[in-house]
Amino acid sequence: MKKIILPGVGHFGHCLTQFKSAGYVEPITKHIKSGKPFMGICVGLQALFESSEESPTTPGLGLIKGHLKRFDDSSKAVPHIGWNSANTVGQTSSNVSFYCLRPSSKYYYVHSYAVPYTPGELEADGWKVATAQYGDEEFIGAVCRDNVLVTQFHPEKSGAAGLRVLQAFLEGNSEQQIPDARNATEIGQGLTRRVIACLDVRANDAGDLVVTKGDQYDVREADAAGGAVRNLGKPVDMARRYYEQGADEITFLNITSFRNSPVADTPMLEVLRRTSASVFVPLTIGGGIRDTVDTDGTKVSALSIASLYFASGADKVSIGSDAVYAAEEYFAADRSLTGRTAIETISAAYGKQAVVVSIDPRRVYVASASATSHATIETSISGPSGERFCWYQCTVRGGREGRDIDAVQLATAVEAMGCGELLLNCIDRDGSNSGFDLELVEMVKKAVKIPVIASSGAGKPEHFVEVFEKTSTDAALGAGMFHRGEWTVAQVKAEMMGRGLLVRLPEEEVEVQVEG
Ligand code: 1PR
Repeated sequence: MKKIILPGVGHFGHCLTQFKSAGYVEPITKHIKSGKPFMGICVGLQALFESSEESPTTPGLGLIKGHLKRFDDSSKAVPHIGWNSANTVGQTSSNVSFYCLRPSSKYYYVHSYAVPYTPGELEADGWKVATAQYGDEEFIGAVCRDNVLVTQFHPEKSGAAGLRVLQAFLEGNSEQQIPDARNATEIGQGLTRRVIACLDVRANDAGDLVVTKGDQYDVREADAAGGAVRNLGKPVDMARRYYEQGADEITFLNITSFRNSPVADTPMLEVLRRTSASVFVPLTIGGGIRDTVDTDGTKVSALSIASLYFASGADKVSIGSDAVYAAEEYFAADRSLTGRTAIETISAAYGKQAVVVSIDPRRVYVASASATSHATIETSISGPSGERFCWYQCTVRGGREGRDIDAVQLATAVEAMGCGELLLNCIDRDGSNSGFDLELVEMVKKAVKIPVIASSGAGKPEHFVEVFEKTSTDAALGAGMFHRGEWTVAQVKAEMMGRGLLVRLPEEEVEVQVEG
């Protein structure tokens, strides 16, 4: 074998145990020691170090000195999800980089454990190092020496910047002068604010898959045409367009389940396959992820459905209604975990970063905080009868049914189950173009340590600036304003940049030829 690329997501101990039991450790070590090109990605980087706090009893391969530690979550969200640097300036002799890493580029990371950077330590062993900064922690983004390159980030999900790294590895192009080397402090280091484009997908009345968009979740036209499903375009084409505009992630929500087709033929699988062939940023898929019964009567677990989506190109699955039912059971059982919920089983198999919970709450106004047992806020937007307090009621089945559980309860329950990120919608704001519900976002952010994506209500670029400036949200999502062609993702990012917020900008396209 000429070259090995070892990609990996998930749990350090689980991955290393799997490598060992599959008999991979010896051939990989032999390959590396023989001087043949080797690239490790994410857990593929972690495996080469000595150990990880994630699984203290499982030794790593120990080819690189160092130990992985969990990020400190006392003042920042963990997992670390999003676009960050892999900066070689300052770590190597200036102006020199490796495998086409650029200090000004951003790369996609998703992990909770990292190797802290100690200046000079790995360099003393001949490694070249690129680092990233998360909060006050500086950690290893990539290292290389001789025939070995390992990256904590995912080059295959890092747009053109990542494709350039893959191409350099495949071509053996291991060292370059950096054309745009500037003082590292001049370049915005650290995690960027993520802008996500969301496509609600469903079959229209003619049976074609279309991107649609509702107002408060109602996706039918209110016109004389008989209330047809609003058709805003084709999912794969629109995903590609948003990728080109610089979207940091794409989310597909299958807002009606395809009840008449067998699970393995679900049309969203094809949408994912086609999208992942030309869109190199993370893809999330939601809708219908729950234990179900196939058209032939076979029982299919949520984990099997998620596995089909991952195999078709999804990086994360998003769970809606099923998470609400699971949280209700969690509280009914005095906060005990069963290990059998969709969140727990998918998180255990693919890692918590692969599990998003989509929350669909609606405001319920009350006269006082004591009028309900739910967590309330004193709101700046009074209710219809002048009420000054409200709580956020979670719904299921696309907002059709309200349940007796609030957004904070749901968020904390699913975090305990192993969810890695929250997609926080708000039915009152959906399609309203009136901006995000800042009060909801801040309330949920305060309740959890995992990242939160603010969603619903974006109508112009300033709304993204507002939610990032006035709340501690980790990401923000827009739908209608992009689909109707009123604004582009690039315009949103330009506005954010102008206001001093750190964003990732798209880079020139790269074509990777894989041979041999
Ligand atoms: O319950 O696990 O099958 O998941 C169903 C998923 O489909 C959930 O994530 C739920 O939010 C979504 N969904 C169901 N019905 C609708 C609908 O619109 N009728 N879409 C729906 C919700 C997603 C929002 C929207 C933002 C931004 N829409 O994320 O994209 O509100 O819109 P805007 O920027 O235009 O305001 P399950």
